Amino acid sequence: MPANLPPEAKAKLAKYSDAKSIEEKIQALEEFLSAVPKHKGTENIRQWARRRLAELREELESRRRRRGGGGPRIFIEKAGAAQVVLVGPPNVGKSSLLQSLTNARAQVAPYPFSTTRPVPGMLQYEDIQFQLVDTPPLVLDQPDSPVNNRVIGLVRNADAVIIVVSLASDDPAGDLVRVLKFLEERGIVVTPQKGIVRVKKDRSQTGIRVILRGRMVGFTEDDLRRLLGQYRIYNAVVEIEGDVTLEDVEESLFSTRMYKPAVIAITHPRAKGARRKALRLKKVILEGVPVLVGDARSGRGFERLGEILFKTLRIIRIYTKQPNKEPDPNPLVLRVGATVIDAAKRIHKDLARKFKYAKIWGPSAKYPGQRVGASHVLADRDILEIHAD
Ligand SMILES: Nc1nc2c(ncn2[C@@H]2O[C@H](COP(=O)(O)OP(=O)(O)O)[C@@H](O)[C@H]2O)c(=O)[nH]1
Ligand SMILES: [Mg+2]
Repeated sequence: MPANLPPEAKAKLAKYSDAKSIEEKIQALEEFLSAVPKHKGTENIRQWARRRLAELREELESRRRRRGGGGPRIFIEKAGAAQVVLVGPPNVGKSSLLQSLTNARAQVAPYPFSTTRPVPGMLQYEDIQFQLVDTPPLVLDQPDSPVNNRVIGLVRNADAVIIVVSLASDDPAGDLVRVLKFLEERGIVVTPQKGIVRVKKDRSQTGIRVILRGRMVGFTEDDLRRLLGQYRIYNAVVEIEGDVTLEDVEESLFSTRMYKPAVIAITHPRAKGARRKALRLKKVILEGVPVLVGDARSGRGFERLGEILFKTLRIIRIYTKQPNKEPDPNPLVLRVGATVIDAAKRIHKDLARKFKYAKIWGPSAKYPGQRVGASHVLADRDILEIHAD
């Protein structure tokens, strides 16, 4: 945690988060590392900065290779309602899952490291789709391998992860523990959080606007402004869900820890010793993280993956309509807690500015066609008609 960082170190972090290019980010982090005093209280943030630097250098390097002649592409453009990456050791069935659950054709092979680049595929869930992304395997015995940096880059950028472990492994429980530890060390937390905070810098916004869907624990909006000011953040939207402390806000600025919704997928249900291994595995599974067991090749056992991702991602579907017309069959996908004005913004900036009122049908409406204002909280499957000037 940025525990009592000197002002110049904070300024460097501000520079880092303002940086547009990878080169600028690398420079700002290097400067940060030389500005931060070395003691126990700054250990975590220094470790975060060093790892982030390694990842950025890796990304820069691979861009250069790509420019030089088409090396592997690292990032996959998002599609559908959410991007979900499959991660895990080699040969656990990541590519098989992608094949059995989506339209994609990943390389499945009985030898490790057959997947060398990320491959996307779409998983249908009711009327939306999730983008699953197969990744190269984690090299758990070499935590600082460049392959791992690439996978972590994908995880950071994704909306959720599926951690895949196989009962055909000698020690599936140990595999899971190692994957979780690896993610944790890279600042990725997969257990549901008490509170979530997002700070979005926004030039079109004057001052700090707080969207409160939870509680600010032990601090006021003035304290929040003062803290953000130290990091030269003057125009931003701060979203708060659940119980959030001022430290949580500070931590969120530099994503030293980042919550990533996760599902654990256990494969090879008929492997030798599966029952015994599954019992040990159960002991290391984290509270609040859903688990599915099935055969990755046929997809049997993973039928509810879409539904579980939907719940874990905490999203809702909103169908918009024009007056006297049928609702659009393609829903907007928003977060749980989203309001009418969030939906309007998603459709068009102007619509949010010119918003007058809305009409609602569905779960959040007291009666069909209820007239509501901008701050009305939406629910999954609502139908929304926005009236603007
Ligand atoms: N019996 C069985 N074999 C599987 C399962 N998942 C994967 N395999 C096999 O294990 C090997 C490695 O699978 P693959 O999907 O390439 O693993 P990856 O390295 O994690 O992508 C392949 O020969 C698959 O056919 C499963 O759930 N059950
Ligand atoms: Mg593979």
